[in-house]
Amino acid sequence: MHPPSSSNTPRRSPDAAPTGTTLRGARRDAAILVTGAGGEMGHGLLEAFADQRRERAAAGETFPAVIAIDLRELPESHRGLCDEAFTGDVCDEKMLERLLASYEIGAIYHLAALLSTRSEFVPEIAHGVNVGGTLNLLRIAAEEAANNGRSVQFFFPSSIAAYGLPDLATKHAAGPVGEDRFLQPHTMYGCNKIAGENLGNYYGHHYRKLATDRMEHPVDFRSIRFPGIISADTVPSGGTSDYGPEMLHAAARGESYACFVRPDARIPFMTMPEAVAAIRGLMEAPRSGLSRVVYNVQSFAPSAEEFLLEVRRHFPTAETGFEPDLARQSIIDSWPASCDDAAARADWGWSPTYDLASAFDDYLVPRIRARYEA
Ligand code: AKB
Repeated sequence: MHPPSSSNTPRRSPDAAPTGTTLRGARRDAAILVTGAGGEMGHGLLEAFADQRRERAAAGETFPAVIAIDLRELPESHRGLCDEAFTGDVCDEKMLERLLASYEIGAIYHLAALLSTRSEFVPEIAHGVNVGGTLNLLRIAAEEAANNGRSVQFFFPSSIAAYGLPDLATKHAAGPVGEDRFLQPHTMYGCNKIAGENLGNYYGHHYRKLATDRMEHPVDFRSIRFPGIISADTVPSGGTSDYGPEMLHAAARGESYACFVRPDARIPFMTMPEAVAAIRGLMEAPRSGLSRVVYNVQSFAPSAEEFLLEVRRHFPTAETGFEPDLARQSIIDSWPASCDDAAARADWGWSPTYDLASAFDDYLVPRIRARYEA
């Protein structure tokens, strides 16, 4: 793990207009905190907040400051989208305390995590980051709620890794898996996601149960179990669902690619814009309409072979083969072939933008060609 450096790189975005006037030391800027902001999802979220800020400004309304934290210095493309960027570790309590001296946190989007494949090489470190970091931020959310007398929203990206189908026969027979089945993950990352979900539920509904001065519902915790996510702009690393984006980006670059899963491997996917839209959809939904803390979403669930056929429809000369890594394949075999997202559709209006073909036609291939052919 990188030594935590708490140097922050103040960057006020050009149209930054945090709510209210701020007398440093007297009051704190109202703020949204985004951890793991430098990743693919973080970039999409920062762009969404910048859009919301412009919409609010046009209506003469203010928007909270957006504060980003990442282990690495945020790319300039990201820094221009936030009010302040901290380079540090979500396990660094001193850095978080310093951040709280300046900002009143009204919402936390906690994206920082070690993904499934990487976590299997350092499981105890992964637990420290994925659960310890989440606990740190939940504690801060609860303390901010008590300080300000109102609950703090908390978005937690869970994953299909939270599921653990015991064997392929069960996976094939299970059909679309609902949120309450097969919750015995086979990876440390999956265990960490289940722990994060349960901690969030505790901070949302049971925190300090025996305290005489307890606050009801200090944290408005909401979570989505994301499938594999495919971005035209970034290639993820450290994940087990990476074979999809890796295959596509390699074909677009004219490079050969050895897919590490079998042709018949099947899990749900969605595009990055749909993942960011799902986060906004859930976080902007009235709390009263939510029947659950954790929701499934998905857009399409192709086999790796069906995914390759789609890649070759656009890149017919793609040199893609299959060289299954049995260990990583065993992780994919424990994840659902498809997830039941009926609750998200009913409670907060989730619906996919794309199916497999239109994701390629309308988003992935046009953006990816522009990226690699520029
Ligand atoms: C991973 O592969 O670890 C992630 C995920 C499915 O949560 N992309």
